Amino acid sequence: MARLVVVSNRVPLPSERGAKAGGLAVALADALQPGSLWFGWSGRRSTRGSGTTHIQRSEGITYATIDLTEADYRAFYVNFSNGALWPLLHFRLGLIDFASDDYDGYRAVNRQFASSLLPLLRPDDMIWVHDYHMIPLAAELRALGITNRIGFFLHTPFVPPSIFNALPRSAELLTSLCAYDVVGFHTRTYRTAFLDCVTENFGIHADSDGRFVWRGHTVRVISDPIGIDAGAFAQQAVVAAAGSDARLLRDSLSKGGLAIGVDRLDYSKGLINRFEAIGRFFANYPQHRRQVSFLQVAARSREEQGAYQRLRRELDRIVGDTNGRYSEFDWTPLRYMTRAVKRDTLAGFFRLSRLAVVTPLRDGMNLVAKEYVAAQDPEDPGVLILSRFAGAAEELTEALIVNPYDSDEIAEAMHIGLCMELEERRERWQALNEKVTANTAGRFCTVFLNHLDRADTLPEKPRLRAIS
Ligand code: GDG
Repeated sequence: MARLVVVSNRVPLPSERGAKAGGLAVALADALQPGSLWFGWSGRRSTRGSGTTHIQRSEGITYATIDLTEADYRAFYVNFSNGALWPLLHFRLGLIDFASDDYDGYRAVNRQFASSLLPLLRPDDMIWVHDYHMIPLAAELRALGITNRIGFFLHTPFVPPSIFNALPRSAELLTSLCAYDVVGFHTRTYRTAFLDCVTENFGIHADSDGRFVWRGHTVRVISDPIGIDAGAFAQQAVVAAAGSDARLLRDSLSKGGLAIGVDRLDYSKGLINRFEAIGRFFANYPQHRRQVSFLQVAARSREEQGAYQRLRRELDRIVGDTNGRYSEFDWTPLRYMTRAVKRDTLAGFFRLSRLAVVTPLRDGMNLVAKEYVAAQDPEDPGVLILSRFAGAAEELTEALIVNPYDSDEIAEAMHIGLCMELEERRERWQALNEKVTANTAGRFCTVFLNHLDRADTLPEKPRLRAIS
């Protein structure tokens, strides 16, 4: 069995996993076996940059990280990855802040990643690269002579050609993606959008299996929805719902119910529209005042970026406005926290909540939707309200699907969800839970790695030495 090498921008070092442990570490837990290697950025900025590779070992897995210089960090991470690629891939052309120097910095850091990873690689390693920070990595490794199987998974949406091509140098990024053996997306829609970009820009049509040949090299494009470890999360929820944090929360609600939202504080998550919808909900359906409180956990992220600072200010304003308007001296309609909550505590909060409102304007998948489903009490499950623009909506069709731009529609869905009869809640939840427990994180890894494993048996595949 080939060794698995995972590459991602941030590496969840065992020594640093804290309250927010989750994300990719949970998603890849089944795939990472003793002997595997995880490589990426340490999260540190130093004057020496990537000169030294730091090694940590835990449970047989090697974690190798490099530092970045301040200038590389700015160009690669803050400016190009999060200031240009992230808005592009979330359909927010107006927020893109492109500068050629940043793009050059992005490519340079990918080159550094490749050269620092090179001495750690063995000939039969399977390399699995994650997310938009690392698009050029395979091309850079190929340029160094690496012929291993290399796969790429994008955790964000992918956009149609009319949007993708708006980014300067987008054709270079598309070319870079063609250096991978397998390119994976969460949904069929994103896969189609990528293949449309390949067709429109390069005149190449994929076959019905999503295969095409690029400069003599076969690329396989797949959809592979990410999932969660539903069984473990459900257990965490049962335990945490009986724990002290959940008890404190329950006591603070007195007789009222709880609705919940949990998101990184990011403009893609639709928080402004959601908070406006909460105001509409209490205005349009006054019978729910005092009967339900909304808890929004929105852990701060990317605080150095102007768009995130503006978002935070706007959210502060709406929360103040909503609470000022509807609060009673012994009831607050909207509770809002911008720091992270422990994962098991969150699981307990999900189980207590009669409603989850998951309304991103765009989202690659959205794992919160799946976690909420997994955490429910089968005898008395809550209702999931889900944006049609979350990747999860392609699977979780029994949720109450809403347009996240329509505050009245979200408010109405909240009312419908809170009034829904037990029988309908159970039916919807059972259908949702079957999907969440079938399409797990483990399955996601298995599907991707099986495709990558098969990549070298494809007949058209002379290994590349370099691709530009
Ligand atoms: C990207 C894509 C895609 C959130 N707040 C806290 C906390 N969380 C956890 C959630 C969930 C995870 O973080 C967030 O995952 P999402 O999927 O919702 O969103 P992104 O962070 O944007 O992730 C997304 C994902 O990658 C995977 O491919 O689904 O579309 O954008 O697990 O529970 N965890 C803790 N405290 C918090 O305050 N412990």
